[in-house]
Amino acid sequence: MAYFPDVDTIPFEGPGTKNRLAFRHYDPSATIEGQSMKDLMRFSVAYWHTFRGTGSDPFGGGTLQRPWDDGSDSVENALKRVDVAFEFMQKLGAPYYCFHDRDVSPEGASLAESHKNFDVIAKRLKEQQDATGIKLLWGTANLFSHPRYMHGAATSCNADVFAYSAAEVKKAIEITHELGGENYVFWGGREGYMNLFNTNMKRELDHLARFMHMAVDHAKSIGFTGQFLFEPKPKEPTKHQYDFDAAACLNFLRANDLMDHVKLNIETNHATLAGHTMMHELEYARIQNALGSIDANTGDLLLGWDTDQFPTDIYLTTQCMLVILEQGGLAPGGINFDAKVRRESFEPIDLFHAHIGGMDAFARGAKIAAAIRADGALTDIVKNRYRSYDDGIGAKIEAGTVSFADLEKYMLEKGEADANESGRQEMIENLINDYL
Ligand code: XLS
Ligand code: NI
Ligand code: NI
Repeated sequence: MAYFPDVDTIPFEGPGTKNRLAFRHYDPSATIEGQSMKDLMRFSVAYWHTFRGTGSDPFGGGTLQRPWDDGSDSVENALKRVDVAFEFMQKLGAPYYCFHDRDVSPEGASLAESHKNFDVIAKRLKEQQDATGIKLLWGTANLFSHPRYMHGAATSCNADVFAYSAAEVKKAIEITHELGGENYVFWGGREGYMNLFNTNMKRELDHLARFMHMAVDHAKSIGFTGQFLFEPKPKEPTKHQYDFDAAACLNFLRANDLMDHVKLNIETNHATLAGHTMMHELEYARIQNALGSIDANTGDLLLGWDTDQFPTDIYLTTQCMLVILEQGGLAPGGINFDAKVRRESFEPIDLFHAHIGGMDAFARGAKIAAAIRADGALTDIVKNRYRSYDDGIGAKIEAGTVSFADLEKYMLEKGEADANESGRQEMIENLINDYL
C-alpha cells in the first residue's frame, strides 16, 4: 500500500536541479572531513510532529490532512501509522527516527493495557526497521500530556505520580532497548513550577535526581548501553523548567553524580527561548564533553514560543556544523528534526518539502563549515588571539605555577599591561559571509 503515491525516493540532484522533491546538497555518500554525510548528520524524523501533529494551535483545531489516519486512538490506527511512517522515512532517505511511547502507541485504560499496546506496536516497528534498515535514534516517554502529570512527573508533589512515571519510563527504556535504540532522552515535560509559593524546589530536584539514577540502574540491569540524554528547555509548559539550559542541566547532572551517564540533547528553539544562541549551547556542552545529540528546528523571530519550525537558515546550520565538526560528529547521537510543518501546509507532501529543506540546510551548513575549517580561517584567528598565554607569564598562569603575589610582582616591575589588539569583530563576520 502506498500512502504517498505521488512521491518516489528523494534523489540527490545537486544545486542546479528544478525538481523540488530532490536534494540539492544532501548527498548521503559524499564525504565531509572523512565521513559520509549520512554518517556525519545521522538525520532523524520525529514521530510526534510528523505523524501525530494535527496543526492545532491555541486558537484553533487541526488543519492537517492525513487521509490514512481515522483520528482514533485505536491500536489498529496506530499500526497503520507505523507503515505510513516507514514509507515516508524510506522515501525521504532518513536513516533514523525518534518517538515518545504515546506517539507510537495509544494510552490504555490501565497501565497494563498501555504496556500491552506498546508491545504490539513495538513488534510492528521492529518488523519495519528490519525491512527498511531504518534505525531508532532515541526513545522517550511522554510524561506531560495525560492529566495525571499536571504537577509534573518525577518532580510531582504526588508520590504515586512519581511511581507511575517510573513504570512508564522503565517500559520505554525496555522497548527502546528491544528496538536497538542508540539513545534515551529525558525532556522535562512539566518538570518545573508555576509558582514558588507552593513549591519545595529542593525536594523536587532531589526527586528528579533519584529518578534519573533509577533509570540508569534499570538500563544497566537489562543491558541497555545506549546514551542517556537530558534536553534543556527554559519554559513551556511551566513558567520555569528545571532543565532550563545547558548550564542548568550540567549543574544538575554534576551535583547529582550523573555526568558519567547523561549527556545533552540540545534544541535550537529551546536555546533561543533561554536567551542563548544554538551555537552557544552546543559549544558550552561540547567543551564539557556533554554534547550528545541535537533537536534541529528553529523558532520564529516574531513569535515568542516554541514554534518548532524546520530550519532553513544557512547561517544557523553553518554555526551548528562548526561545533559538530569540531567534535568529529554526534554519534551515537544525531540530527533529529524536532520540527513541525505549519498549519497552513496541510497536505502530506508538505512533510517531504519540510524535511528536504531541513536536510539540505544542514548539508549546506556542513559544506560551508568544512570549507571554513579547511582554510583554517577561524583557527588561526583564535589561536593568535590567545598567543600571550603560549609562553612567558601567560603560560605560567595556565600551568597554575604563579600566585596573586607573583603576578603583582610581575606587574609592578613591568608597570603596565601590553597594549590590546583589535578583536576585528566585523572583519571576521565579513570573512564568514565569504563562505556562504
Ligand atoms: C518539547 C521537546 C520534546 C522532546 C522530547 O519541547 O522538544 O519534543 O524533544 O520529549
Ligand atoms: Ni526536543
Ligand atoms: Ni521544542
